[in-house]
Amino acid sequence: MKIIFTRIALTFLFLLTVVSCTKEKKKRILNFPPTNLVTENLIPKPLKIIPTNGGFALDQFTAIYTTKNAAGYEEVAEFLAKKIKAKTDIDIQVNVDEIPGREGVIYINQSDSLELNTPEAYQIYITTDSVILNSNTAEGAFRGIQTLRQLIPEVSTDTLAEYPIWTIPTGKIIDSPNLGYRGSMLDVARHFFSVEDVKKYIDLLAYYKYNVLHLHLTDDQGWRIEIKSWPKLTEIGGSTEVGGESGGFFTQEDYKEIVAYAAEHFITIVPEVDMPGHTNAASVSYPFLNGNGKTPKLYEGTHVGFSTFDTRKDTVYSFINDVVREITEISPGPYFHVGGDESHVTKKNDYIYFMDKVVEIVKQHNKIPIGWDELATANVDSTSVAQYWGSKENAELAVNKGMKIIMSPAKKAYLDMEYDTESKFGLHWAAYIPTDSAYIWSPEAYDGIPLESILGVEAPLWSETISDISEAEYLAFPRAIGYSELSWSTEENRDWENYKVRLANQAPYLERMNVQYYPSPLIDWKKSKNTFEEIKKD
Ligand code: TNX
Repeated sequence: MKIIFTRIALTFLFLLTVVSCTKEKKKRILNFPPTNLVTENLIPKPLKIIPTNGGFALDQFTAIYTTKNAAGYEEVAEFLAKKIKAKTDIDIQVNVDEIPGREGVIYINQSDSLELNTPEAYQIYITTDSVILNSNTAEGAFRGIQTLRQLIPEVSTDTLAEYPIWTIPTGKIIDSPNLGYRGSMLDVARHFFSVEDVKKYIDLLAYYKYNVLHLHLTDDQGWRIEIKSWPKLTEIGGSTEVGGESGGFFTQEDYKEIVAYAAEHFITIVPEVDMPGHTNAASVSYPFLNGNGKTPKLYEGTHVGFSTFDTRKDTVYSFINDVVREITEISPGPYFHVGGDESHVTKKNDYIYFMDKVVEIVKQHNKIPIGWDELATANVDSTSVAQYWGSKENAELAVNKGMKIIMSPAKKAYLDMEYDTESKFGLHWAAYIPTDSAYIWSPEAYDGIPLESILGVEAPLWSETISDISEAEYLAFPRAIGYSELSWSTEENRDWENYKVRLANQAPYLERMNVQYYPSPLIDWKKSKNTFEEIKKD
């Protein structure tokens, strides 16, 4: 109680100081028409919004201050300043000494309020004079500044001021995520994507409050991560990709760069080495691994289910131990994904024997094993996680074993499914997934999986049909924006008719980021340029 009073008193004092030095400014901002924080185009929709209908003027005099000595807060403030610069071209200073004439302050505050009950929770109080963002952790502050970024108009507000201002509607936002795991997966194995491509994908995911990027690093068509103790994996196994193009791989330095970039965006990288199936590229590199009785050859097609490791050789497990060790050494996140899907040529007993051993290896390296839903058929327990993609039966097995489940049902959450019969890229073995269908379902109540078992949602982007980042963007956007809301926002706050208007207003951001999104005809896109095709021609 005492702490709360001290906090209120401090905030009041702080506001008084700001108000007293912004008298001039208050006169100036009377030109704003009334605002409404509730109708802003925020995605994902925050838990609670209380509008007060005024405006905070962001301008060249705005500065950002953070709690001193709060770990990571200054970096979050610098990140916000960089993004404001990119959007408005104004230079906002962070934690500078008081400058005479300084107007309007954004304060990013570490708070011990019990209301902020999860690390990602945050609250924002916007008045005409200041913006105060409270969170317990830098992670919460980072999620909160995404909301702020979305509240800054794309173009400056038309007022009588001599210099441009961007009006942020006043009011209060109370927010925290509904589900803790909010991910997307990028398949860099079927087609390779560069470090720069992955970084751009991270930029976009972070804007919509994702916190996980799963990298599908190995498959039949390519091995994409350098393993120093087994160099042929990338020399040979990394040389191909679907369609006979050039392949490629991440050196460990590249991978570390991705991990560090993701960490700056409070995104965890989940590395996946898919096994015992989907292992042709590994077996071509080191044929002793192969268990399908055939001589492995480099593969550039798209069939699945023909490859398997030899599950009864000790040398296979020491190989896997090296791979898991080298990858976990450079993966600070808590998870390691062991794949385990579509092992159609691995005998059932061998599959169970293999997955049991691999799960143990991962645990010995202090990571939580994740596997596709088939993993639940092995002798695993509640310490492993199942990623539900297709089999309801496997999902039930996982629930009965007390495993947590990541929801990626192919019929709803697969980003590589075609939108409709006219789609330029994608497959449709599970479904056509138009933009509305991708949004209209409840991950918390799907196929009878109980809410207590659900860790979160992940939208996988398989890359058989896409070979560069703009093709990836066509499949991922706009649907990935909807999955952010399905995992962050509560079911009461989700509504297609309301969402589709907010989605339409993402067009200027997507254009500014040069995202080649699919201009779904279901959405009345509020483009800032004339047409999508014209942007492509630019
Ligand atoms: C199934 S889903 C796969 C992938 C394919 C994908 C294409 C899963 C665990 N396996 O190997 O790329 O379908 O949609």
